Amino acid sequence: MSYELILLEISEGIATISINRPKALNALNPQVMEEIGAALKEISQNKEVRAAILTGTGDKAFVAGGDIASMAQFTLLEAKRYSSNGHEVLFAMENLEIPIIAAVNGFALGGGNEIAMACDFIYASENAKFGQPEINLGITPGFGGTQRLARLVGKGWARELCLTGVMISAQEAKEIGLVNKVFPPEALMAETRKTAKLIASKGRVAVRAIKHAINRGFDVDLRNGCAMEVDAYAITFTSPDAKEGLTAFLEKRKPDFKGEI
Ligand code: CO8
Repeated sequence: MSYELILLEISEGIATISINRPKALNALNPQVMEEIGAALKEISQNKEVRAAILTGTGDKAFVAGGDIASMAQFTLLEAKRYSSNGHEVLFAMENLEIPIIAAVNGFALGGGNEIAMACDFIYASENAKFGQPEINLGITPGFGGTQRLARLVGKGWARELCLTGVMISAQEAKEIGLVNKVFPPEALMAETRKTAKLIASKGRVAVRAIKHAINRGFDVDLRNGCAMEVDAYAITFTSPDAKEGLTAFLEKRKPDFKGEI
């Protein structure tokens, strides 16, 4: 499929989706969301791809939010459809079999912060800014800001960010656990790619099982979460990579994971 508002680049087993509306600070409109959904489908069908990165083009914004121009005239039903369709794309991202890292290279506001939180984890540049400013527009977050944010950083910070609409720096975002690592802007993509390649070098079955066990386990009580882990752990023993990893350790050599399923 060809894309107009995103770029999809695949190289060395890493897929990079770049939201590409720099003049509108990469704001998310229905077409962008649809194209991201299509790109996720394309990535999931390409067995060469072992990890993915989500970023924004330009040096100012990752994503400055939902497109305010598109939203300005929404009726109740249109708002409901847009929010609900957006959630489906974000769930598709969470359910993607490979990990996806958000490389936040500037503003990650509203829908921008929300789409970053649907990735497996977030790396940010020193100039990145995070926030849920919807309250300043008289609306609520609509792509998971009241839900994923509280799960990620706790209710107190989620309340403060959503209720005040203030922006926080990349460093503050790291301190509250929203961001894993912060890099100088020029190093962000290379560092994100380095981590993506490290993950891509691991066994595919184990990577997928860990991703799903953490995502699904977080929403249930500990006993049920641990039951999911039992299944995840057992499933890895069906993969040739588990045999390779365990044998390589015993033979005192580096494992050569093939990524077979
Ligand atoms: N939507 C549309 N256009 C935008 C957006 C946006 N979210 N953000 C910036 N732009 C546009 C500006 O209108 C401007 O366009 P133009 O050059 O044509 O006038 C261009 O990008 C550059 O922006 P600024 O001139 O404002 O740049 P500044 O450096 O002065 O400011 C800011 C940068 C602080 C990021 C500022 O642009 C801003 O505050 N943007 C809005 C941030 C915001 O409120 N985001 C939340 C939006 S709501 C949301 O995300 C809900 C998502 C879930 C939807 C659920 C559906 C119901």
